[in-house]
Amino acid sequence: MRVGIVCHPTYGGSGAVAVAVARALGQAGHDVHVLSYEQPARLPAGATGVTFHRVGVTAYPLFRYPPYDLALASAICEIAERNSLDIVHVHYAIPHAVAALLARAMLGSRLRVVTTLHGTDITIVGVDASYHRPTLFGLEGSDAVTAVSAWLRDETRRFFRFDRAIDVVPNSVDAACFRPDPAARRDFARDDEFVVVHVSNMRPVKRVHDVVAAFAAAFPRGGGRLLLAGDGPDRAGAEERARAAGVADRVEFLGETESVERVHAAADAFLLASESESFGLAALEASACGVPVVATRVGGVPEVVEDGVTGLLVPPGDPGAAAGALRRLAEDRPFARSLGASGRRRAVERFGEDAVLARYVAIYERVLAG
Ligand code: GMT
Repeated sequence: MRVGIVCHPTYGGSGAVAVAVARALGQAGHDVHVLSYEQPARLPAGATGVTFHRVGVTAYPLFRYPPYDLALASAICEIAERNSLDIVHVHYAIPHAVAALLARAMLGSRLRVVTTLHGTDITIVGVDASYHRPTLFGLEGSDAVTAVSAWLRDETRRFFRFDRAIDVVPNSVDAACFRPDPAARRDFARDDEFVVVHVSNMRPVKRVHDVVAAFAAAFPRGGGRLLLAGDGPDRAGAEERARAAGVADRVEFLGETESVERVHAAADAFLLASESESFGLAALEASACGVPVVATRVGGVPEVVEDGVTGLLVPPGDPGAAAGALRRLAEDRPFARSLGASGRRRAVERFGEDAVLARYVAIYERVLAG
């Protein structure tokens, strides 16, 4: 098949998933074209079967807001024509689904459009008055819509009164890259420290200040180290919170690190404090590294983290409960290790890349069959 993949290139789950699908398709012998305004964070140059196309936006003095959506639609047209694309698979509804539908209309062709919903494209952006109708337009015009969790499917139906089928295709993890690696912690912490890891794009929905507060409450006098990978608008506030709580010397902000798998593998526990999360890819990647997860019981997280089996789920907005869960893991290492081992097993068995790719390919075949 000849497939176009459109995504946000940033350090975040939807781009990571789009690149995982693109790479797996390319490896399987399909002709794949990735379109974005920058090379996506996880897409190496020269990935087998994958060509990257940078979408440029021409500036003009009249444009206070250069129209990326139109530039993207134009690029989709050109790449689809030049490479005889069968399908454009867009990740994150806005603006990608609308741009793909515009490209299809401009081409006057039967280019198939598959839209994968990731989370805030529905729960935050999609409910905003400026974007609600274009999001619905994107959903209705797509040949297939997928969601990364059953929770997100149900929210989409409810918010948009959308009663067409939505396929649930969970995110996958590369279990060869994200794997237990006892040597990794040497780079980050001493042997006698309990290492807590958090990875996110540090937007308000992630409640990074709760991550810091939970760590400070669990390890007020030492014995623990908190590593935070990623960057975003709430980083500065979280740094301030660590200083105010007197734990700044044991809290490290690593920024957008390239080898996030090494940070995961260094952990004794992974902590996610989000107020909403449609899936929680970082939690799955931690599990694949054999790390027990402490996460808020929100959205699709219970579909990823099995409470008491691969991690501990706590109420959102309650750093005290998260601190209690971290302490429990620090005090009962055999229990923590058993959660980690079950997490690794579950990640490999349920969220392996081959099985997930097969689900997308089946959807492509279905829409191509008309
Ligand atoms: O929806 C977002 O916030 C953006 C997206 C991203 O690019 O980081 O994250 C979402 O998609 C990920 C991949 O499917 C999911 O693992 C995240 O749970 C989801 N984020 C939220 O729902 C907050």
